[in-house]
Amino acid sequence: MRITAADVIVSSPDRNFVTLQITTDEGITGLGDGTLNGRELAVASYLQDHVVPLLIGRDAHRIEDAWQFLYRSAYWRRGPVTMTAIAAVDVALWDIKAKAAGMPLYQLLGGASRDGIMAYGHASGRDLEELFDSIRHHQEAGFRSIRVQTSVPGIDAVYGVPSQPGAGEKRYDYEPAQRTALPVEEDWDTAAYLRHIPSVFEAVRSEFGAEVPLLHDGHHRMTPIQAARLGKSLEPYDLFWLEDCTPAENQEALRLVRQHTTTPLAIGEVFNSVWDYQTLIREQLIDYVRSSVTHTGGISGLRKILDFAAQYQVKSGLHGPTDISPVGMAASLHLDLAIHNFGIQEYMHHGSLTNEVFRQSLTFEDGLLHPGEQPGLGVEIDLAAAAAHPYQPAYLPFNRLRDGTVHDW
Ligand code: GCO
Ligand code: MG
Repeated sequence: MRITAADVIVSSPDRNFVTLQITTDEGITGLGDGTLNGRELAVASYLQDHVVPLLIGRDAHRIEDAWQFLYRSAYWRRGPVTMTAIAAVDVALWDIKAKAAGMPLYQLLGGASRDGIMAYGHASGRDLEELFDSIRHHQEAGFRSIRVQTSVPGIDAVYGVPSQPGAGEKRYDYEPAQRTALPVEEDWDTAAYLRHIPSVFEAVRSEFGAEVPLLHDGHHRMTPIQAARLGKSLEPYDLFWLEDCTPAENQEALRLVRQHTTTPLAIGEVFNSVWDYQTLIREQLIDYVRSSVTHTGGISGLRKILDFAAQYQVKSGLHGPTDISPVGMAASLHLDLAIHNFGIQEYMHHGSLTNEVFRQSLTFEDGLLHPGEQPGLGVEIDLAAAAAHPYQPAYLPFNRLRDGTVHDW
């Protein structure tokens, strides 16, 4: 089966998405997600200018060969743009192979290891009343596991908390990327954050009880010793995980955190290859891998990381905010269902315009996701609907401290 066309589709229904559609001479098409939040056009160009010309005429069944060819022949290895572009090709080829086999993709990955995929939702609030309402709202929507993000006195805009709750179903959804010409500036104060967070978890535990799995995202802002202190002070509240407690380019930082706390640690949404995890997994400095299929070279890339992690009892906790497109989310769900070392899956509902562009077969029932039983990924794109929503410039925010110093966001 030969590849006859590869089309890069950039659309912006509720937010920007880059999608690769590969077509074969047997008339089978496959979709891959190439969305890199705030840097979408770099991946679109990488694909359009440097990858699409190499795909035409290739055997669509040779997925691992295509992966190794794109990774090694570029000479310049790794990096988010390269690995996201490779992911788009890899996932589109898996979609094609599974459609050709007439099976949902998870069957080709070894079949289901579980009945459904435990998902966590994002609760947030500017104060405890709003936070409790948001947690109840997520529980009513079916989520059994809840991420808790909260405003902090003394900080104007905090990651994970909408400045103004919206209306209806999505009233507590937080979308960090803004459709603005320049990145929005936010403020940060680690001391204020460290003082406030434990009291919020204490209040949540006494309101909602000991059993609900609670998660928290530190979003890369602490030094190792600050992260160690937070992990320790949260121990009484039994978190499922503390995510991205330090900027983990420095893998050694997690050793210090680990020496001081038994709060489970999750990291890796900005990583893009197994090499970013080498020390973290081998030395068992983390408990959960936070990567997505989309940013780590696709199913083939992420599976290599997760199989390595499995040898050390490190589990999956795949990245699933709305900047992972429905195509990327479907790919993650097929992998979640098949692997043995599954932990949990992040899940935010996509907006209604996004659901018009991408028709999805996933289900979410009783707190469990399932990718569905359609052959392939189970996602189809409506090209006319995609074309009706052209790209719009959008950026993630950035942080400055009170004295004007740029800080990690
Ligand atoms: C998460 C993430 C996201 C990121 C976003 C950046 O845990 O879901 O931290 O909210 O900020 O994906 O593109
Ligand atoms: Mg995160």
